[in-house]
Amino acid sequence: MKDFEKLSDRKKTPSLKFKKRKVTRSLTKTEGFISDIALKGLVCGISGTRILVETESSGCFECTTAGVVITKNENQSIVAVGDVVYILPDKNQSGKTATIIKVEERRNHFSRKEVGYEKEDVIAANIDILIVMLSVKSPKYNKRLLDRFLVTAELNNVEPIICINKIDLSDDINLKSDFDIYKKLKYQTFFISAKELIGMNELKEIINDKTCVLSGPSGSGKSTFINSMMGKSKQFVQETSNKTNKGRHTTSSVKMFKLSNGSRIIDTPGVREFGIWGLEKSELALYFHEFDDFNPKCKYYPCTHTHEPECAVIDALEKGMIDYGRYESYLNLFDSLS
Ligand SMILES: Nc1nc2c(ncn2[C@@H]2O[C@H](COP(=O)(O)OP(=O)(O)OP(=O)(O)O)[C@@H](O)[C@H]2O)c(=O)[nH]1
Ligand SMILES: [Mg+2]
Ligand SMILES: [Zn+2]
Repeated sequence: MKDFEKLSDRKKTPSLKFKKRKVTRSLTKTEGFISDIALKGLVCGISGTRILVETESSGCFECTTAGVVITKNENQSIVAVGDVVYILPDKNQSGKTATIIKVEERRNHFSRKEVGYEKEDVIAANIDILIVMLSVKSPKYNKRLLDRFLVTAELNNVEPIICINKIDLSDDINLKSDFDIYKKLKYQTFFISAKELIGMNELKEIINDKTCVLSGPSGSGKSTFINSMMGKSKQFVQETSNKTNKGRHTTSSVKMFKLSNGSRIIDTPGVREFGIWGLEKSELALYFHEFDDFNPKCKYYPCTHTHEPECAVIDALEKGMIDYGRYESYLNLFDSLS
C-alpha cells in the first residue's frame, strides 16, 4: 500500500511538455489532377529533406516534395517511409531526381509526438508489425517505455512484437520471467541476440512477407538486427557509451530494407522518450487490457482509475491482480495526455 501511495502522488509523476516549433512544409490539397507521365513508387528512405523513392518501372529517384502535394493524410507528416507516392521525374537532369506530387492514403502508420512538432510525426506508413527492440544491457530495457510503444501500436492499428536483444550478455535467470506479464497479455515476446544470431530464424518466419518498423532506444541493436537479417553489413552500428551505457544515436535517417523472404524492415533512429498522438485521457484505460475485467465494476462511470472511491482497478492493484509497474505506466501516460 505504501508504494501505491507513492504512485498516487500525482505531482511527482513526470509529464512531457511540448514547446511549439515552426516546421517548414509544402502545402497540401486532398484532390487534384496528376499527369500521365507520373510514376508510382514506394518511399524507402528519408534523410533530412532527401526522400528516396523506388519505382517498379524506372528504379530509384531522389525526390523532394512539390509546392502543393495531393494527399488525404491530413495533419500528418506529408511523406513517410512506406508511403505509396506518385512522382514526376525532373527534366534536364543527368541524375535521377524527381518531385513527389501525390501521396496515397495511408492504411495505417506509426507515429511519435516529438517535442515541438505541431502535427503528427509519422515515422513509417502502411506497416504490419512494430518490432519494439529493447536490450538486456547497454542500455538495460525500460518496461515503462515499452508500455508506451504498446499503446501507440494498438492506437495505430499495428501489431507489436517485443524483442529483447543481447541475450548473449545476460546472466540473469529471471530475465524471461520479467516479461511474463506481457506474454499473459498475449504480446509476442522474443529473446534474441542479433549479434550472435540467437533466436533470429523464429522471428524471420513471423515477419515473413510483412512490412515491419523497428523502434526502440538508441543502442538496443536495431541496425545490428537489420545487418544480421540481411546477412551483410548494410547499416552502420556503433558501440554504446562506456560511461552512460546509452546508445550514441548512430542511425539518423529512416530506411527500408528488403529481405529475400519478401519482408521489408524499416530501421529508425533511437528514441528516448516520446508522446502519443491522438489519444484522449478517457480512452487510455482501454489500451491496458489487464484492466478489462475490472473497468465495468468501478463505482463511477467514467472512472479514471486514479483517485475515485470504490475503483475496481485500484482494488485489483492492491490485491496484486494488476502489475504495479504497468499501473505506473498508466499513470505516467495519463498525466502526459491532455
Ligand atoms: N553483445 C551484443 N551486442 C550487440 C547485440 N546487438 C547489437 N549489439 C551492439 O550494440 C551496439 C549498438 O548497436 P546498434 O545496432 O548500432 O544499435 P541501434 O539500436 O541501431 O542504435 P541507434 O542507431 O543509435 O538507434 C553495437 O556495439 C552492437 O555491436 C547483441 O545481440 N549482443
Ligand atoms: Mg541504428
Ligand atoms: Zn476505476
